[in-house]
Amino acid sequence: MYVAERTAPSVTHAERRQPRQARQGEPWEYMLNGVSTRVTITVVVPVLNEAANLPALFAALPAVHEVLVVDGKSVDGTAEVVNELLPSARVLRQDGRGKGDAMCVGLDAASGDIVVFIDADGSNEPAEVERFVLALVNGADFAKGSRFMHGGGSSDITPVRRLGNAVLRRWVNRLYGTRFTDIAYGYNAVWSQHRDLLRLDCEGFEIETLMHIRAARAGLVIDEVPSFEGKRKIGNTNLHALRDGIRIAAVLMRELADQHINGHRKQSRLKGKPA
Ligand SMILES: Nc1nc2c(ncn2[C@@H]2O[C@H](COP(=O)(O)OP(=O)(O)O)[C@@H](O)[C@H]2O)c(=O)[nH]1
Ligand SMILES: [Mg+2]
Repeated sequence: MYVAERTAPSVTHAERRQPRQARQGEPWEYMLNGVSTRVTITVVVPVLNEAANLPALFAALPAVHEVLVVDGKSVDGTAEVVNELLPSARVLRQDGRGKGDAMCVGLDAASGDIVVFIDADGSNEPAEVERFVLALVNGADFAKGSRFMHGGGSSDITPVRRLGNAVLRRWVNRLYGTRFTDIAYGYNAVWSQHRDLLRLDCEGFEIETLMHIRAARAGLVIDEVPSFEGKRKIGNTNLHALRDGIRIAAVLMRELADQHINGHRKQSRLKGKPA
C-alpha cells in the first residue's frame, strides 16, 4: 500500500532570502509564510565519460549542501576532473550498470532534504535547479521537469524520441489519471524523505518514467516545472531510442503487474489542476 505524506508545509508564497552566491555546503534559506526556513539540497549527477562536459556544469551549478557524482566506471578521467574542479563533491562508484542504477545509488546516499537530478552532458541548465527547489518549497512533493509545457523546450530531442515520448505519455496519463506533459526527462527533484515511496529499482533510461509513475501511484503532489533542454555539448548520447523505448514499455508493464498484485492505486495530484 502506498501512503503519501505531504512533506512541505502548505505554503502560499515562498521567497529565497539568500543571495544567489550561497557558499558550497550551506543550506538555502526561504521565507515560508513569513517564517525563515533552511533547506539542504543534494544534487545528484549520473556520469559516464563526461570529463569534457563537467567544467561547464560545475561553473554554472549553484552552490548547494552536497553534490554527488555517480560514476559508471568512466575511462576518460571523469572522477579526476570532479576532484580537481569541485573537490567538495563526492564521487560515488556504482557497482551495477546504467543511468537508472546510478540514480538509485545517488538517491540512497543523498543527505539533503531535497534531491535534484541533473544530467552532466550540458543539456540541463544548472541555474534551473532553483526553479525545481522552489516548486518543492512551495508545496510540491515531486518537481518534474517538462520540455513540452509552456516555457519549456528542447533543441536536443529527435523526432523519433519526441514521438515515443508522446505515445508513452498518453499511455501513462490514461493508466494513472495524470496530466503529464513529458514522461522521459532527466531533470527532476524530490524531497528525500519520499525515497521509500519511490522504491527506485531499475537499471537504465527507464528510470525517469518509473520515477514519475511511482510518484503518481504514491499519490504525491507533483508539480511540472518548465525546462529547456539544450544540446549535449560534447560526446554522444548513451540512449538508443528503440532499445530504451522497449525498456520503458517493459517497466510500464511491470508496474501494471505490480499494481494488479498489490491491488492498490492512488491518484496523484498535479499541482494547480484537479487530478
Ligand atoms: N553513472 C552512469 N551515468 C550514465 C550512464 N548512462 C548515461 N549516464 C549519464 O546520464 C546522463 C544522460 O545520459 P545521455 O547519454 O546524455 O542520455 P540522454 O540525455 O537521454 O541523451 C549523462 O550525464 C550521462 O553521463 C551509466 O550507465 N552510468
Ligand atoms: Mg543527454
